[in-house]
Amino acid sequence: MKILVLNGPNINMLGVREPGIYGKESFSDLLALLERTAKEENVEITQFQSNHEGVLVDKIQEAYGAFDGIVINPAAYTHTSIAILDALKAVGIPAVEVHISDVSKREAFRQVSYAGMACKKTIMGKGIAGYREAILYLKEICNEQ
Ligand code: CA2
Repeated sequence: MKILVLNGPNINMLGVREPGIYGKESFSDLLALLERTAKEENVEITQFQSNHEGVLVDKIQEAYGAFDGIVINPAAYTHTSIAILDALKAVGIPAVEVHISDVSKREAFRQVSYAGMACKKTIMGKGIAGYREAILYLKEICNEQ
């Protein structure tokens, strides 16, 4: 099984500031967690991070026919990007939305998730462990099909 993990703007800055919101773990810790999970769960994981909306849209389009599942944390684009929502809908690949923080308990402007409207599940507030949970969920639903 092939899973694409997509991370949006500033996720590469994890651990640098705001540990109270995003935890102490760094972006390298996240990459290590993905590598570990790939080995333990026998899945192929490709991670890609970009600060640019169009680049994320390109990656979602390129995933068509190449990946069985997408784990996506669109970061701030979660709350603004209809382009990412449309791309997820266009490719129709089972997707899970992950947020490191619990966005439901944060500012009003974070209460809308466009990307989430095209996702089978949303995991939030579990730190980087949420990515592992998303991968396990995709594995589970893929095996049911
Ligand atoms: O909780 C999440 O995973 C978010 O997707 C993270 C985004 C935020 O805009 C979303 O509302 C929720 C922010 C990405 C990380 O931004 C940083 C800010 C300061 C220090 C380090 C990273």
